[in-house]
Amino acid sequence: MLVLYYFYPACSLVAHIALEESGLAFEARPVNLKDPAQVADYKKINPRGTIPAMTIDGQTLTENIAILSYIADQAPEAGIIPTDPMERAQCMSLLSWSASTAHINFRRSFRPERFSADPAAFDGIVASGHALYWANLQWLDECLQKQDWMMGKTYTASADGYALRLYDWGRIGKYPVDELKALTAFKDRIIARPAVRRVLEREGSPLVARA
Ligand SMILES: N[C@@H](CCC(=O)N[C@@H](CS)C(=O)NCC(=O)O)C(=O)O
Repeated sequence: MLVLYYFYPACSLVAHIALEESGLAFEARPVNLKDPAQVADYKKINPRGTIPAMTIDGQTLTENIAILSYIADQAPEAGIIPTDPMERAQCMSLLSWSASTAHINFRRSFRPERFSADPAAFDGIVASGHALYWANLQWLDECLQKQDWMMGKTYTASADGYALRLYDWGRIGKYPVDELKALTAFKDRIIARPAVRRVLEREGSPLVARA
């Protein structure tokens, strides 16, 4: 039994998309990270309190990339992560960049207190995080000017799901994402996928119109 713990608009979207695309049976359980009581309860599952976590027959797995790797191995035909060694490594490179560079730049732009105990440093952390995250979004756009999907010609739920998460953080953070034509066209392409749409609807994402 697979249970995914998610929160909108967290990076759990990526694992959620991968699970939905995999065809594996799973339960998606929302955790409101803004509700201290829910977080306290969730820490019994993941003591770090971070989202996503997935339980596999009661055993907890944390960290998006590890969760994606597990899902990909359980459904190798679903193309969550490529199986060719070089393509697989390139995909892991993209996922690592997304999780450790782009994600952290975005965090700097709105959680400066996580990076310094000195409030006088906050403005500088926010400004540089904002500039770096915008450069990261521009880099995604440059990639997508040359190809439809992050890995090239083929949709890859892990890498493309993460690019959607990064795009949407840009939208939420009021970056001028509409200027990034290739990234915006990519967003339209990926949210047209039935599995992605189901996840966005389940999460209550404004990227899809509510019924
Ligand atoms: N390195 C972790 C990061 C997970 C993470 O920090 N998730 C955020 C939401 S996007 C979170 O849980 N934030 C709450 C917190 O840090 O307390 C991963 O890739 O899964």
